[in-house]
Amino acid sequence: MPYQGPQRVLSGIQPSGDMHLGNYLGAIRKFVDLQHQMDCHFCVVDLHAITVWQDPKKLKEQTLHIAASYIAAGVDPKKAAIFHQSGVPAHAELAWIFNCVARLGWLDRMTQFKDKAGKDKERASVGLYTYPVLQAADILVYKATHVPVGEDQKQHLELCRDIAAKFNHDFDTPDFFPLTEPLIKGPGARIMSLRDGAAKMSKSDPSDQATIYLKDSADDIAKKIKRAKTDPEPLPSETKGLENRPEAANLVGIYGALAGMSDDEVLKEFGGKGFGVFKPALADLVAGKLGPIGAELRRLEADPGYLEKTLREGAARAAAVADRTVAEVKEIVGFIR
Ligand code: AQP
Repeated sequence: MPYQGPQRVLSGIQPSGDMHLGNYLGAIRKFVDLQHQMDCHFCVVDLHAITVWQDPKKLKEQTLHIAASYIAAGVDPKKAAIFHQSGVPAHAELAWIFNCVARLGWLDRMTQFKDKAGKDKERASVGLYTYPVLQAADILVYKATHVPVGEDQKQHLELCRDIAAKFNHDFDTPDFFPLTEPLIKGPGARIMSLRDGAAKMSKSDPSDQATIYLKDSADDIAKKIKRAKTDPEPLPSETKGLENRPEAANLVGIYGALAGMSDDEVLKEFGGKGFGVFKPALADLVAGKLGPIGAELRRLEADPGYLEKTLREGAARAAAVADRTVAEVKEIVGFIR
């Protein structure tokens, strides 16, 4: 019999830099809607962040920044548990057990490791390699049935399902872990860099002109969009005309995702117009949507005591669920308790 438990949501963001428009559209905006529909757990994944070097002082600040971003965007800490991953040791405990379930061949296929490790993979941390196993533990320690993420996480979510299925099969507990559904679809699932339509917008992009941050002022946003790479052609009237124009397609996609319009609707309005017209309209829209979030984010960051307390309370709530799962897993695996 397949998993019959309650519907639960888990997702997380790494405190590896400042939160950006891609994180907002691909992940946090979905969190805000889901908190009204299911039992939600939103984590700041600090254990994942240290798979690459993090300055310890900055890591604390960035952890509070991600927590503040969740709240500023509309996640209510009274409804959803907002917590830091290292505050719930059950994640790491389950990850070890999953390290013994996942197969090397599965991890060898993970493209994010190849992208992040680069050419010199011998020097990458072991943690970077087993990152998706910890991610599976983050999800399954809550028996989460749904995970809202951007498109870049699709392969990791498939691995999570493989781990759940193998655990259920190996230990003859067919309904223990759910086969978690990724919630990826929807506008904004893949926002690209403003400087390169082939690279995703990312916290760790070396050029801060490539990324629109939640904290950017209206002026910064206008400047970045004005400088965004485009081509000399006007916008087409239909989406087919965006083929082979990745930078134009990205800007149209951002407009649509924020305005609640399809790409076709955006092109109906702007088709035939040049970027001299479209870019200022886009900058106004982005600044209008992110402005209030950025202001609330700055207000919350000025109160680190409140943010730390919120994370600790969230961690205690989350641990109540996670510890129960780990206790059950230990029983299933045959550990003395
Ligand atoms: N460009 C993006 N478009 C849509 N969604 C995105 N996400 C990230 N970038 C985009 C989604 O945001 C969530 C959190 O991601 P993460 O911080 O855990 O890791 P990441 O995907 O590696 O994000 P970054 O910003 O690129 O960070 P760095 O530079 O540190 O690696 C996920 O749901 C992700 O899909």
